[in-house]
Amino acid sequence: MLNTDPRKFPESGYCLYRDVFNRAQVEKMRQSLQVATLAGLSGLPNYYGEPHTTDVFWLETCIHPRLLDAVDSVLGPNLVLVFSSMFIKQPRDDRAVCWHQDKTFWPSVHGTGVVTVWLAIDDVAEENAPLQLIPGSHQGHCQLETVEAGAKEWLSKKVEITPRQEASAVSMTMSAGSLSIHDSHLIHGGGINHSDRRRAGYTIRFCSTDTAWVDVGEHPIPVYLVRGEAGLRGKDYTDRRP
Ligand SMILES: O=C(O)CCC(=O)C(=O)O
Repeated sequence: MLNTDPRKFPESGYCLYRDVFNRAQVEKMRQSLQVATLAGLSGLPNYYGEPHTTDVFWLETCIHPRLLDAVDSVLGPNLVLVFSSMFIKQPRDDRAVCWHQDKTFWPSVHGTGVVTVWLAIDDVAEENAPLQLIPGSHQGHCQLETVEAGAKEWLSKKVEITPRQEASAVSMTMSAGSLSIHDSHLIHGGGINHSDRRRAGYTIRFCSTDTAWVDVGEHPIPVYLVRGEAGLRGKDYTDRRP
């Protein structure tokens, strides 16, 4: 059974929150994605990088009180928004997202209280490539060795896992408007979309100013304080508290 209890996050490294956004809100997200796709923005129709920095609609989604309450339930109330991007697996897309830790890709982000929100823009079932998580694999917050990923894989680097770890992976099936949160050291990936349905997920990355910080000199986009106190590095962050 998938973990839906934020109190178990330290042990499992993930938590599912059902129906955070309603159908009307999801419809607006799909329309906004459609507009960006029709405009031919870079990376689309498969990937949409950092839309919260260019489109206020996506910034408002990232800082929606219900979404921030979910993040607060695992990281506490002092939050900065670090990155966001949309991963869109089109129908019959044959590329998998290989096993990885998010932290591998973020050298400018330091500390332990760092998470990814994965927000379902489409309904996600087994056949349209749900996120796969290996519960507990974040424990100790070790950054694992990586190897080069294959040509049919979405990322450049991956971690190698044991058959036992693979067997313990959970599939994050959920309805559109639901979201999961996972620790940035948790090993995860996602398979091929075998279906005729699109699977879009919006990933939004946060850290707690209590246990993590962002080196803005090394970070490619502005870092937004979105809830609570900025901590010792506060002068480096842009205040976007709603
Ligand atoms: O959406 C996916 O399939 C994978 C997303 C992911 O692994 C990530 O953003 O870290």
